Amino acid sequence: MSATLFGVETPGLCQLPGFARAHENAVIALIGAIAAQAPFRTMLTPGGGRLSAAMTNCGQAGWVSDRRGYRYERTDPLSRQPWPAMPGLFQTLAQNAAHQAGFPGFTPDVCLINRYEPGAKMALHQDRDEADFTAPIVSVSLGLAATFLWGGPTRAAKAQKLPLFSGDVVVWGGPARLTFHGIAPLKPGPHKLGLRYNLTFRRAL
Ligand code: MD6
Ligand code: FE
Repeated sequence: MSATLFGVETPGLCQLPGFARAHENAVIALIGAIAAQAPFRTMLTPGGGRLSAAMTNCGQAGWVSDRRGYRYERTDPLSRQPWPAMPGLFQTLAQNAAHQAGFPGFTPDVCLINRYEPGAKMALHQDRDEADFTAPIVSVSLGLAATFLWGGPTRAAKAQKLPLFSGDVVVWGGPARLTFHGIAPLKPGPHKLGLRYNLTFRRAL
């Protein structure tokens, strides 16, 4: 299955609008429990800047960034404890979304959780710190609407804008796995959360 963006077939990209809608409140509550153990923090970049989205993780490892680079770590650098376990609902949601998108057998081992306050953004990047690029990435959006930027195989490619609403799921993999992508500065909006969460499930180890 593939999405059509502005009339162009995009192999490997699949949008599942509202796929997580029924679980919105349960997922938000679980994020709160994870953050009680592994708090959201804004990470340093190798260049010395700071990411504007705050992050935490659950699962067998977590994505971290600091002056030494980007990587997955099995423990939270703040607590030196393992990251919180991935809740069963997260695992099921990600597996079902991947299956529906044409990637059966996806079993994520990590979940990166991003929290955007209004004004926060994510510059165009590739997700390339995972060991297994044959596995897709499943992305779940909650809270305020965002504009997803879908670029191309190089940073120079002009990005298309894709609106994402609370409960939307996007899956990509295969030929799209290393596509440049990002999030435009988040705008305030009517959603009760007042911010946006994004969960990305990956096969990282
Ligand atoms: C976000 N997402 O939606 C940022 N990466 O807040 C990502 O960077 C991302 O959504 C890989 C796959 C799916 C994603
Ligand atoms: Fe990404």
